[in-house]
Amino acid sequence: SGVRIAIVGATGLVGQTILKVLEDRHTEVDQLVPLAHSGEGRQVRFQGTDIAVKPVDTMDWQTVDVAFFAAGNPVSAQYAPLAAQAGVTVIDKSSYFRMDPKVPLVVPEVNADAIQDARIIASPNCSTIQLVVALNPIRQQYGLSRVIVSTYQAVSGTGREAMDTLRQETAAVMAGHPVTPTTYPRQIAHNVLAYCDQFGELDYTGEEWKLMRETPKIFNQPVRLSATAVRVPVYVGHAETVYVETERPFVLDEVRNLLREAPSIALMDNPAEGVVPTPIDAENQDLVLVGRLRQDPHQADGLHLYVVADNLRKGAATNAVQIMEHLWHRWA
Ligand code: 2RA
Repeated sequence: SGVRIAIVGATGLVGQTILKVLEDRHTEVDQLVPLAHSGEGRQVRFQGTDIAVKPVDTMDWQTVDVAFFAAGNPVSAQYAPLAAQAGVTVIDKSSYFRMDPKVPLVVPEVNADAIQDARIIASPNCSTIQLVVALNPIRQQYGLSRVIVSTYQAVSGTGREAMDTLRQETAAVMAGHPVTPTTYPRQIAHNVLAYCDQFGELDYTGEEWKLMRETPKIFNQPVRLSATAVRVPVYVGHAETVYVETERPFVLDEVRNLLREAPSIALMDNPAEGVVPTPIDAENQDLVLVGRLRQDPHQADGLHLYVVADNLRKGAATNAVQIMEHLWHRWA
């Protein structure tokens, strides 16, 4: 039989993407319950049917098997434990439980075995997911001694309002009108912002600390990773330049073959033909695109790569649906 699913935050960007991914993957859904924390009377469309969105505080959690949470930290904090206590498998996109030692932080291709019998499972930050998918084959074969990442993050990572802001600011710039920043502290159109959220410890931002703290938890080992997260005027698709120093020597062509065979990776690496991955290539598909593989000219164990993925799909919705697929035995 199929699965009974609740989506908390069903009208948000990630919630809407989860609906699309479930349809794309022809998931056998017996019941779909769209929930929201606020805003009465809206509907979502799923498998050709309009379904009324219900307030999350009215939910009877006994009626579903799986609950995807994509409505922010306060909603996950308040309702995920209630759902889990009712026996629901909770797959949470928010950052609220990610660093909780009792909650597995999962990218199925990398560490599905961390799930065991957990009722709440956290899905990592979008920029972390694409990074660990690309790094895992290298880690397993050569070990990771040092990782340095710079991200180029699309505004959809901030939400629907940020996409509207980019459109409006771009139109203003093209019309020669002054731009008053709204979503971000500075203008994002025709600009790049080296801060994806608030500054914190050691003057790194929260977005950078997510990469630096989530990656070791997923790999279940220390990783000397340093990150710089940058917002760019792109609607969908995060890109990352990644520098790795390996523990064991590598041969570049071996790395290329390793990545070509690895799960959920599409190698787009043919500089002679100008083939490098871009966010436009990544949008609306579920693979992590990897290219620009290079041996560092000054460091024998230094490897450079470039990683691009759809931050709403593999970076959020698809990863969550893959976690559910991995747990299908729980309700099928
Ligand atoms: C961002 N990864 O891009 C964060 C949250 N989705 O803003």
